[in-house]
Amino acid sequence: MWEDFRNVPDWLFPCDIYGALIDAEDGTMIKEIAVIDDFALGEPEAGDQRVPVAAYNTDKKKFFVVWEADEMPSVDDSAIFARYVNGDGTLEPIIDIVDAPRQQHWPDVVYVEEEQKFFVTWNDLRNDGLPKGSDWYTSPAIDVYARWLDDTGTPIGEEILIAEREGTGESWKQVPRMAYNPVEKRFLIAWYNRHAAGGDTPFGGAPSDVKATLYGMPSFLSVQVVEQGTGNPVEGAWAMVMGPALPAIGQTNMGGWFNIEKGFQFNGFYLVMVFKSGYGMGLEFVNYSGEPQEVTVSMVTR
Ligand SMILES: [Ca+2]
Ligand SMILES: [Ca+2]
Repeated sequence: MWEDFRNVPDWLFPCDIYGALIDAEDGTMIKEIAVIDDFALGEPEAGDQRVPVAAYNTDKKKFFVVWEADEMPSVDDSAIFARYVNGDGTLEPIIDIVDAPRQQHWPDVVYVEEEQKFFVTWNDLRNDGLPKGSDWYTSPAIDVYARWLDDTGTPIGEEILIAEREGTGESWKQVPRMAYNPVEKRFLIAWYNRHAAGGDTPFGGAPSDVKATLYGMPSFLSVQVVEQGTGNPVEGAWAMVMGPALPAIGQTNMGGWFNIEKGFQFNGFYLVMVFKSGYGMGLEFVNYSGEPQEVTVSMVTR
C-alpha cells in the first residue's frame, strides 16, 4: 500500500493510493490495485488521500485499508476513511471513519480477531481552537484519539482520547503506531512527541521523544506455563486461580500464557493450579499486594 503520484508532477499535488497483492511464496506481484485513483475515475480534484495503512481481516479474508484525506468539499479540513480490498483485489465502498473539526491524520489500524473488530488510532487537531484551514504546523495541540469499529467498518461507541497536550506550549503527539497483546487484551500505542516552541516550522529541529501508553484493562495476574526441563510453553492448559477473590479460570495460548484482568481482588496469597493431560498438576503461590503479578508455572511430563 502506498501514496501514489503517477498522475501529478510531484508530492505536493493531490495524491492517490495504490497497493499490490504479492505472492507470499515467491514474492512476485500478482496484481496492482488502484485503491483510490481519482484521475482514473475522471475526478482528479476529488481529494488528496495519504498515509494508507492496512489490517487483514482473518475471518473475512480481506484487507481493510485506512487512510487520511483532505481537499474535499465534504470534509472539515481532513478526515479518516477506509475501504475493504477483497482477496482478488476488487474494491468495496468507501466508509467514513471520523471527521471531527480540523484535521485527523496518520491513522493506524489493528484487527482484533477474538472480538472480530478493528481498532483505529490517529492524531487529531480538534482541540487546537484554530480556524478551519489553518496549517497543521501552527497548531498548539495535536492529540491522539482512537475508536473501535465492527467488522463492517461501522464505528462502535465513543471516540477515545488516548493522549492530549501537556501544558500551554505547543505539544504535538503525532503518527501513533500500535500493537495488540491478545493475552492481556491491551494495546500499546506509541507516538512521536514533539515540544516545539512558538513560531515553529513543520520540519525544523525541536526537542522530541517517543512516548507510549497502554490502553485496555490493567492486569491482575499473568501466568506463563512451561514444561519442566525444556522450558517449552504449554498450550491449551487449564489454569485455576483461587484466593481472596472469586476463583478465575483460563486456558493458555500458544505461548503458554493466560491473563486475568484486574477486578475485585483483595491483597493476599493466591494459588495458581494448572492442568493438562499428559502432565502432572502445576502449582504456584502468588503474593498479591495491588501491583500486577507475573509468574511462571512449570509442569512435569508424565
Ligand atoms: Ca486523489
Ligand atoms: Ca476533520
